[in-house]
This record gives sequence, structure tokens and C-alpha cells, in this order.
Amino acid sequence: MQAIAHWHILGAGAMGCLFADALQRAGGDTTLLLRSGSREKQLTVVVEAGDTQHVHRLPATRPEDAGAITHLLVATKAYDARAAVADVAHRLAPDGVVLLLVNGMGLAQQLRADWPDLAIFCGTSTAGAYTRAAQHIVQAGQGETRIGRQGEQAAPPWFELWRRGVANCVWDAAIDTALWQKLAVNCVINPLTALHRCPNGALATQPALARQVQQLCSEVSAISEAAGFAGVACTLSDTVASVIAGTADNRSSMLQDIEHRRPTEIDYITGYLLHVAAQHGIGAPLNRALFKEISQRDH
Ligand code: KPL
Repeated sequence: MQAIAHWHILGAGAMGCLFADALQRAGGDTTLLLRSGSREKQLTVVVEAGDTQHVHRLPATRPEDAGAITHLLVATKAYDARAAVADVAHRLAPDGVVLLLVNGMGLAQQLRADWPDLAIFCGTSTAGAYTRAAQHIVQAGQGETRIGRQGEQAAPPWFELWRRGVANCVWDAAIDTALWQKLAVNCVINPLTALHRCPNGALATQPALARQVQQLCSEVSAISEAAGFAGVACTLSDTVASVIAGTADNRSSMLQDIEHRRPTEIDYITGYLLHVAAQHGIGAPLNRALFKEISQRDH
């Protein structure tokens, strides 16, 4: 029988803690990797879901004390991920598994270039969770989590723990399409809501914003088509309209970053889109203008 993997987790935010808890409940071992120098041996988190609240104790350590790492989940902000992996790289098994559950795209290529022997998997999740206060997580909905490695039809043995532990978790042999679809939606919704400091729903109710949504959809569709994601391109306007309707009261993750004075993930969202657009010789003027404006705020 295959031993159950021990998952080390970079990123002790809402999503990292929820995944740690879910894998532990399914019988796995998890260890959160806290900041260098931190002393905690466990993190106590309160998870609020609907009317219930549960206290979870999650084993934790600092990177310098972590033993050998065979399976690493990266659930940090996209811009922190590369440095966070570098901090623990010397503990990683040479052929270790790294699963990226990080917003945007482009990180996997960077990590593959830095550590060619690692087995890098990617995921995307619509599970809603946010931190209400330090170590108080609100689980806003179960959503769906898709995990895969492009072209790998069959799930590896470690995925069984994820399937058992994480609600609606599926193996996706075409994960790049799922990642691109999420990227395309984020390119339309996130920069506009961040710059106009509005909830997602305003993109449908304010005519000037709705017009920009249309222009962004047509730019992103042209790039999607050129990049080989024709299916995403055909349905993008409808997909964006339904995400806006379904998350009308939400404040996008980019808006939250700006409100909390954190850097945004624009380099891994619109920045990645523009990089692909340039490879195909496509101009994307509104995406470029939004990228410039958000990047200026970040720096
Ligand atoms: O993924 C999101 C985000 O905020 O990053 C959307 C889909 C836009 C929901 O707010």
C-alpha cells in the first residue's frame, strides 16, 4: 500500500489553513511552514462556516526546522511564491511534488526553470475563504478545486487524499484550460474593480464600466483564441457576465489587496496575459492601460 503523503504548506492564509485542515481530517499529515524565526509549533485557527465555528490546531514549523519535504503545497500570494519556495528548496526531495494553488499564471514556468527536476502540478479553486481577523477564517462556500498537470490523464496516487478530503476536488487533465479560463475572467474583473474600488456587481450596473467589460472581453478573447483556448474565447462574455452576477457583492481579490495596502497580483494576471499577447503580436490597449495604472500603484 502506498504511504500517505506528508504535505508541507507555504502560505498560512485562509486557503492554506483550510486545505491543511481538510487534508488532516482525511487522514493526511500536514505542516504549515511559518515565517522564518517564528516559534509556534502549531497554529490555532477558528473556522467559521455558516452558523458554526470550529477550532482547529494545525501543526506548524519554521522553514529552517522543516525536515525533508516530499510534497509541497504553495498557497501564498503569487508574488511571494518564488522566494518562499527558494527558502525551502534545500529541504525538497530532488523529485519532490510541488502543487501550486496560486492566482494567475506564469509561476509554474518560473519554478520549472529554477528547479527542472521538481514535479510541478497546478490547481485552481473557487472555494471561498477569507480571514476576518488574525487566525479567524470565514469559509464562504465550498466551491470546486481542480488539480492537474497538463497532459497527465491519470491522477497520481497522492491525489486520493485530496479527493477524499477537499470538497468537490477533481483531477483535470486539461488544467491549463481551467487556469486560462480563470485568468481570462480575472483580467476582466479584477483590475477594473480595483481601480474603481467597487464590488464586482458594479461592472454590470454602471454603463461606463459595462462598456469597459465588453472591450476587455473582446481583447482577452482575441488573445485566448491565438493562445489555443478557442473554447474560452467563444464563451468569455457569458462567463464573465455570470461570474459578475454570481459574485455581485464580492470585492475582488485585487481590490482587497489595494484596500489592505498589499501589492497586487497584476504581474501574474494581466501581466501574464500581455506577455502571451506580445508573443502573438496582438495589441491589447485597455489591458495595457489598466496594467500600467495598477503597476504604478504597486511600486
Ligand atoms: O477570482 C476572483 C477574484 O476576486 O480574484 C473573482 C472571480 C473575480 C471573484 O471576485
